[in-house]
This record gives sequence, structure tokens and C-alpha cells, in this order.
Amino acid sequence: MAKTIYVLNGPNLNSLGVREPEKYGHSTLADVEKLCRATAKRYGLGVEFRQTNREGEIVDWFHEAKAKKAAGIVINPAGYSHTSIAILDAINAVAIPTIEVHITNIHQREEYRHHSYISKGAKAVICGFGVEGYALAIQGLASAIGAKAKE
Ligand code: CA2
Repeated sequence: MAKTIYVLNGPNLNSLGVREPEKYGHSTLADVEKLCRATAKRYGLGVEFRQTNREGEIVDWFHEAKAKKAAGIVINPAGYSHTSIAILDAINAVAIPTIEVHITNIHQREEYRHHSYISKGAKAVICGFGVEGYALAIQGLASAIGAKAKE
């Protein structure tokens, strides 16, 4: 059976491509989902793609991913990156390789965005490549879990 990865998106990312395109670009979250599915397919991976505005729901999804034996997780925790010890605890609790993605380069932005609690538990962090960062995260995750690209 095909391995599955979870792609989790935090608060306000439902506005992607609709508001503040000068900051976050013109791709919508539906476009990001298509990009993730197409990238994962190249490695024979299935995708569970989710977005929520609720912190606890993200924590629940980590435990669901564990219960369903997900092979990896890509997460853009959005604003919770800078506040959430609960999501960091969930990453550590489930011990599934997790890649943190940010569309923007958070280090070029306001001081309060420079620190992410999530990074401490993430296998790798990608930021500043726009939504292409999701595809890069899936490629890196595929390599880390030994999923080979199909010809
Ligand atoms: O660069 C990223 O991907 C962020 O995770 C985006 C978060 C921000 O809080 C992080 O510091 C960096 C914000 C997500 C909100 O997304 C919006 C998209 C379009 C319009 C408004 C918000």
C-alpha cells in the first residue's frame, strides 16, 4: 500500500492567493494542494492535505498521523510557529519526520517571526521559496524516508 504524508497548514492560510498577494504570492491553497499531490505522486506517496485555524486540531492531526502510520509530515504552522509549545510537544510525541515550511523568509520579517518553536522538533526547515517550498519539503522528506522517484 502507498505510503502517506500529511501536509498541514495553520491559521489564515485559507486566505492564500486571495489577500496580501504581494507578501504570499498569487497561488491559492487549492493550488498548493495540487502542487503537493503532483510532487508526492512522483515518489509514489499519497497526501492528506489539511488546513485549520485551530491549534488543538493541528495537535489532533499529529496523533491521527501516528495512528494511521503516516510516513512523514510537512507543516506550515503559520502564526503558531512563533507561539506553540503544544505543536512542538506533538511533533516530539509522535516522532514522525516533520519538515517545517514557510512561504516567506521569516528571518527577513518582523523580529517576532524570527523564532519558531516548531523548528526545534522539525527534521528540516524551508523558508523563503514561496509555495515552491512545499514541493521542496516533499522532495526532501521523500529522500529522508527512502521513497524513490518513479521514472
Ligand atoms: O511565511 C509563512 O509561510 C508564514 O508561516 C505565514 C504566516 C506567518 O504568521 C508566519 O510568520 C510565516 C501567516 C499565514 C497567513 O497567511 C495569509 C495568507 C494570505 C493573506 C493573509 C494571511
